[in-house]
Amino acid sequence: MAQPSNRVFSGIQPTGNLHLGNYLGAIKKFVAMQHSHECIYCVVDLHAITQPFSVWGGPEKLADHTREVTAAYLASGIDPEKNIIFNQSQVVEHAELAWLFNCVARMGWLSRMTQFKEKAGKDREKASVGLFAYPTLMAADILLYRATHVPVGDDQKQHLELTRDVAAKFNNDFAEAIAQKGHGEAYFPMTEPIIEGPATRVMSLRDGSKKMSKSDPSDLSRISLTDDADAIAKKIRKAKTDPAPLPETLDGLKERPEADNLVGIYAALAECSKEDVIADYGGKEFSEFKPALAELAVEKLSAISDEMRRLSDDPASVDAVLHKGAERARAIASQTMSEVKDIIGFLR
Ligand code: AQP
Repeated sequence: MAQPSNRVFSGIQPTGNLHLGNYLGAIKKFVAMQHSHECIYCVVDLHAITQPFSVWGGPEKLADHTREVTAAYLASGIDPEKNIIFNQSQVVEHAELAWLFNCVARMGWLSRMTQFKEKAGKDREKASVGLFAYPTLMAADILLYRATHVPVGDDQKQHLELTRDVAAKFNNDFAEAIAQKGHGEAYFPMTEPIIEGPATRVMSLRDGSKKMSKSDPSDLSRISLTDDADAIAKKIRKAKTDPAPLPETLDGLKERPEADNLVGIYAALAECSKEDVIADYGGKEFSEFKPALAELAVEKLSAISDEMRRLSDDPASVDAVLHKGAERARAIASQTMSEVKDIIGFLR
């Protein structure tokens, strides 16, 4: 199978509480890239179970959370006919390639992953092996489709670097077999992360030093994609800020993480730069800026949350999208696995 030249892969974990950070850092870019790329968007349920039940909700919640992410993809405007939308566990090749990559990646590489350190917390002995090996599964997700580009938030940058390291080591270790089997000099591509725009790291509304996150115990810390207009307005009104008005220059946002975060959110929603926001609101009080931000957020998000609610009443149609997407994903994935097995030398 020839290496595709512009294939996108990305995914979101079905761990509930999908939020504005997931939307601005990932989903909004997914929507944009469908017009220029061949896109594969996954609900990464195998990743979700690397954490304790308390994070992903356990067996009773997994299906609902999987449908919620799928509904967010569809409601945001991803076309399931043009693109592939599926959940990871329906395509067994993800786990199969992840095992092979566990044998390519080195312990030292994984030990340096900051996400593991953050999510495992102080008691690392109690973290699952899956949480430690999360980045090799992510490398498998991407490289199974030999994706050339991955739109993600800033927190995933290190995992994307590891994906490139895995690809490079595989290409190097098996260079002779890769050439012999007619794949040229490299089998896996050096996938490019797409991390750009004013909202690559949306911060908590309660603490400008912490990422907005699904697992934050405070609901006021995030705007959820299912929040109604009142909830959005309330959360923005209650968002932590300092007492000074917005600065007159972009430089004035340094050392003011909460103000910087709200300006970044406004810019991403309005599809302009932070400079543009400061040009309009520099010198104004938060009592003026926050209602304008709330109005903009409601304007941009309400159609998405309405459609997500409609889809939540129609689980069969969401499941049908995932089944069809999984079939299409499997066709590509099984071909890659056959070629990878031939390269490694497994008897088939
Ligand atoms: N705060 C954020 N700002 C910008 N992008 C973000 N992403 C996540 N949080 C932010 C991006 O959303 C995509 C899917 O993320 P994920 O489901 O894999 O979960 P995560 O990165 O571990 O972050 P969450 O949503 O906060 O979940 P928990 O609480 O479980 O850690 C990725 O592209 C990510 O970069």
